[in-house]
Amino acid sequence: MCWIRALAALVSVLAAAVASPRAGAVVNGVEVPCWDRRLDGVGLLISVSPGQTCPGAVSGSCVLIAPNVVLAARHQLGVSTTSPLPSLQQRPLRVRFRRSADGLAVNPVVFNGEPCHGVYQEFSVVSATDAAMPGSDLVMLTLSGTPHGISPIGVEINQPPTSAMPIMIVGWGYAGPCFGTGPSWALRLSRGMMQAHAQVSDVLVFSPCSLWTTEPCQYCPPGGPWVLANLHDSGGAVLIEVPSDQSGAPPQVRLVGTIVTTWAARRPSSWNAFGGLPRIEQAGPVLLADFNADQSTDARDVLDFLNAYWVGDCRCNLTGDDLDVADIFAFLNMFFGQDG
Ligand SMILES: [Ca+2]
Ligand SMILES: [Ca+2]
Repeated sequence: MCWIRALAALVSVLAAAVASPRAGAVVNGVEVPCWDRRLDGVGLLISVSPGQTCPGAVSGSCVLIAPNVVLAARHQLGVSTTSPLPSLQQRPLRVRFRRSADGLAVNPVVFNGEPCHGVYQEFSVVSATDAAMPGSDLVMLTLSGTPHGISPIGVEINQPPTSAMPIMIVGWGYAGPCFGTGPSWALRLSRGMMQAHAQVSDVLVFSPCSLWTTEPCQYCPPGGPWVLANLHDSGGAVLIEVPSDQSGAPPQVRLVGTIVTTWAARRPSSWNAFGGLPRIEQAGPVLLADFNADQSTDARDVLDFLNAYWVGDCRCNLTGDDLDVADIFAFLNMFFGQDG
């Protein structure tokens, strides 16, 4: 499987280039940089009281996989494996994304002491669809609207990771080394290696580490760096980076698992395996120059990019650390489909 090694090497180099090399987990996770719009689709799942709109109680994380659909872990809805889904009238849910419609992004739920600060987009869940596979711990939630400027995260069905390779996990849970400890409720990511033979049927064992409530809280075998999830990362994303379809463009992310425990995820194929509807589809090519994330690429994207660039919008930082003219050329190269 030469291409896997080549891909792993490429992804490893790119990963080192675009983000902190700090290892660990969303345990020890770092906040997702503002410019990394690829991860904006990892949302926070919030339980609210009927009639309440903000802030509610954190139920975990979820991932936008279609314009108005998120995938989450079923146990986040507070029901046992054998119980039916709760009614949304009795248990209203909302999903918050870190980025507002005007492009600003704030990772922590509470910002300047305010949980309802407005720098986010939040939608009610209008329907919940149970997984067809019993015990798969997946649920599909339809939102009341489509987030503006946030692209769904593409799902990798056809080529799941089967060998040791770099992964990242992204979620809103706790960052401490013990279960339910440390700072929480901010969008964080962690990069590391997934061990070989991690794929067990429909389960993806993304970490060989364990997490306990007693000291030492976190145990990891030698090797790594490994990633490890914590409380409220359930529903979050296990992602791989794949080369862009376009030469010179940044790598794209693909969802390969929905976090269901601190060390394991459900592969998206387990939704389809028992005839779950709507089916989860393999991600197609990414529209790299779709700056306003309206699923089409046209002159409006160029105007929106330039307008954002002139006001120093971090979304425009497509190359390196600084926002500079190289970013304009990078965007135009993507727009015209030229090689980098
Ligand atoms: Ca567009
Ligand atoms: Ca730049």
